[in-house]
Amino acid sequence: MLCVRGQHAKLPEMKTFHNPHHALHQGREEMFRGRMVPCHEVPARLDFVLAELQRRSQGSLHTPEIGEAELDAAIARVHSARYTQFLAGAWDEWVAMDPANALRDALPSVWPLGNRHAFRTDVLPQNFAARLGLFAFDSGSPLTAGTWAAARGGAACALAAAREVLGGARSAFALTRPPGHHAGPDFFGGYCFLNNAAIAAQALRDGGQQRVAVLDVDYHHGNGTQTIFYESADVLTVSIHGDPATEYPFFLGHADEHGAGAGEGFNLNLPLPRGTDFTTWRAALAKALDAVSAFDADALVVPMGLDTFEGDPISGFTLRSADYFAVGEALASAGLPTVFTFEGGYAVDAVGTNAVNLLEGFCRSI
Ligand code: OKP
Ligand code: ZN
Repeated sequence: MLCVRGQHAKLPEMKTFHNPHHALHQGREEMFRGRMVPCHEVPARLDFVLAELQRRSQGSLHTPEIGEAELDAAIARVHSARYTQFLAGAWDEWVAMDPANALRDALPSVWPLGNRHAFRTDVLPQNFAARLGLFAFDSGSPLTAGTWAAARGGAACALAAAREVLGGARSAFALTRPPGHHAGPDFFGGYCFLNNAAIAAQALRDGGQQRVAVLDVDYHHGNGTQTIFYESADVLTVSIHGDPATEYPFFLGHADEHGAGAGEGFNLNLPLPRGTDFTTWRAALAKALDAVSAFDADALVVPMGLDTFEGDPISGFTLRSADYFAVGEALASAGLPTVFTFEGGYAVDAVGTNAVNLLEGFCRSI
């Protein structure tokens, strides 16, 4: 299967790596405005993208072939050991506390506010609820029986996509679920557990690319990715998102966050007000691309959220389905080997169309 322009010109194919284990992560309910509501981040999201890729013969589908040990090593490049050890055993611990827990997902309800020095985060509590709160930053991201397996499967897609690009492909798509860009070195939240985009970016670095840019186009600020690379000069992080003054994740993503230490100057946030339309959004994208070009990146990672769509139930921009072709074209204009990871997009019946429009726009113009 090939990327097609019109009916004739055949373009280099973009491989999609999809996660056969993604549906093992299926949260029941999330805390939302004071009550429990059905999760927005549902397995059907990925199924709609897969179906649309197949319907339009966009690229070719692959499952990642990554060994457990090499996957562990790639994850360990961006996440702490105490965090991944917790995630790996969390479900069994949860059920061991009370067999009835098997019918409920684990959600945190107590947090250490470590950055205010109000509580200690260096001592690992024995209490499970305390550790859940230590490693999570919200109560909207249920940890379920299959969360760890699903998140690992997604990370394997990200690693496989990075390898594809290191092997000379112009682009690859990691169809990851759960999403990743909110997950930090030692925390989960925003439906994210392992930071797939960061794993891909670090794998590109480790595979010999000197400078890697991450351009996050999800509606929500990619706080996890920013934090992971905040002191790094070799990975530029750029994010276009709803202004955290009013939008999730609220506590990071402001325009004055430029990076720190060696990474000073290597983070760029482009917050936009709720209600922003495509004309204004694409001007921000042009700025973001200017920064990528000034950085002289060797490779690009695009955490691809489709929750900038006008119909998104939890977001506030007004992009239309046809706009995503232009987004893909603009991203292709960077002229870089590119890994896409799948992030948000909660208008479930439109997420496939919007994702494939973006990828097709990219393929059309390379
Ligand atoms: C994940 B990703 C809205 C509540 C939102 C978390 C949103 C996570 C988005 N009021 N809860 O960036 O698409
Ligand atoms: Zn989002």
